[in-house]
Amino acid sequence: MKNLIKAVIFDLDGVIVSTDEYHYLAWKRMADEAGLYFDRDINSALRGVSRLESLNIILSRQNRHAPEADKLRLMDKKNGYYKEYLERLSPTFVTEDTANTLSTLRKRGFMLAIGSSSRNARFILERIGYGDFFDTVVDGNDISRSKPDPEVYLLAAKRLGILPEQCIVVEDSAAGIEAAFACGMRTAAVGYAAETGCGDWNFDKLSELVLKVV
Ligand code: B16
Ligand code: MG
Repeated sequence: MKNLIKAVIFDLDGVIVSTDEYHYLAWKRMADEAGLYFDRDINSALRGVSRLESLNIILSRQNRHAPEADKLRLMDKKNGYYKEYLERLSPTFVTEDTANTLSTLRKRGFMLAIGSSSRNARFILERIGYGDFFDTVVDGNDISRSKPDPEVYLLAAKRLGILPEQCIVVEDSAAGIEAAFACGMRTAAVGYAAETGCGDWNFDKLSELVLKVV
């Protein structure tokens, strides 16, 4: 199996950097202002899914419906707060464990990609000093269906010129793990997804991946 793997596709928010916490803070701020109930349990269901799908989940949890124009306004508000928090990012936000894992995999000849649902992914990568690091970045601007649809990962494999079964996906969301399974990729769960045990492997630290693939 080790020889089969040619690429590692990383989710961004909650895997490479802890921007998942900023998503939570931004949704919470918007929800409080709009009189919508929101907590960390609901937030966990938003991991990996698009901005619109996230808002639909929040509204459905309180049996609320909103016209499209209101949804756009609420999403813009949330994204404004999120971008405000993203201004805090710098290269120091990448943990030593993550930086070492990425450089080890690169030295060992693996292709490395980002597969994120976020439309802010490129901005985040620039802020943390990884703007030119990955072989390809597929993000929310490149896809029409977000996780758990496998589109984001299939496009990453296509751009790398390899087959899905030659990829491992590293994810913190249940939706992302489901997407990777759906297209025949191996899965390494970290963070929230690892706590639920939904990956082929479930890691406490990203660096555990190196022992599995190298
Ligand atoms: P944006 P990932 C996902 O990023 C987040 O997990 C999810 O919470 C968010 O709703 C989605 O991106 C869209 O993000 O509003 O920035 O376009 O985990 O797939 O890297
Ligand atoms: Mg994520």
